[in-house]
Amino acid sequence: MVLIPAGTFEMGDHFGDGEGDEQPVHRVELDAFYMDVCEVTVGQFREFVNQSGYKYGGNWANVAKYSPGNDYPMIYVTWSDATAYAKWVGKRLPTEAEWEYAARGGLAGKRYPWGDEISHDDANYSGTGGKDKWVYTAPVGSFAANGYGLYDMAGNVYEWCLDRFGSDYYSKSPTKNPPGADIGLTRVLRGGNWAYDSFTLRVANRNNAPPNNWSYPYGFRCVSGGGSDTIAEIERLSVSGSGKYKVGDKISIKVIGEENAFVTFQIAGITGKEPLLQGMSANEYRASYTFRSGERALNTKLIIELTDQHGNVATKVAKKTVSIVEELQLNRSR
Ligand SMILES: [Ca+2]
Ligand SMILES: [Ca+2]
Ligand SMILES: [Ca+2]
Repeated sequence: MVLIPAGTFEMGDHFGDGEGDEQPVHRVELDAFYMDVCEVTVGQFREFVNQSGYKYGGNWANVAKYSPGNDYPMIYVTWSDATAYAKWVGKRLPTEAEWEYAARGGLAGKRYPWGDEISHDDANYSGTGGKDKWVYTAPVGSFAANGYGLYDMAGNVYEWCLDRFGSDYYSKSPTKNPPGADIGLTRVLRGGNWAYDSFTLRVANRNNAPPNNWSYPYGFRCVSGGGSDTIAEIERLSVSGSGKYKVGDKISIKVIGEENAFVTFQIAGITGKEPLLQGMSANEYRASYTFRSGERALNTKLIIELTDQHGNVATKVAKKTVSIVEELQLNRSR
């Protein structure tokens, strides 16, 4: 890994040649973090699967078709696969802002990690020529590193980021350590890839896909440290009950996340209730809540929030729909 120094940069498309989701250009301030210098390789991912027993849902034969060796980038990984790997090695995925900041390599407002022009001498993308001998993926680190010593930030494989994707997120993103959109069904992919044209390799380019999608150009790299270090992605979330509740019913929640994070939950529409955090051991969090008369949330979402030690909300998840049934009838009849 290499240290990416703390700093400020102008995030987004400085040329007006990208899609609307790259606008507006806005200032972002990031804490320092460490980043893998290369994309995670087939060899590294295979070791993870072998040693951890992780159930990789992809097909190794498909991987080998485009990434035919241990030093080639791992592909056909879902965001969930990438997240599981990162956890196993004690790292995490980069936020989209961290990714773009790192990709820029200390240069300001450029189109690519090295400047404004691109050729096949610079990176692996669709077609061949110059140093790019590869129809499919290239072994990681086959082209020059950027100013931070990072390889393949443009091209080779797409890289999953931690964030939920929001096409309008840049217009409302916080300046400091932006964590990505609060809600959204897809996760961010960055940097273009071996199968796409050079335009997609622009540092400002944003793409996204559902977290359980895998595809031939999807890969990733990891980071650690930084302002998002205590982002506690929810590893496992279990909620008791059927999803339909009456007054008096109790809901129990178990969340497994990272240490040093705090978990609270609320049920949308039921606000200002006492919570709900009950006990915390290591990285396991349990909470419970009893529905009470007067609460009128119907078909609402259960929101789990994990916050860091400074109280910044790191993650919001709305995975379960909670229906409070019979509640209104109870109130009316009594
Ligand atoms: Ca190529
Ligand atoms: Ca890449
Ligand atoms: Ca886009």
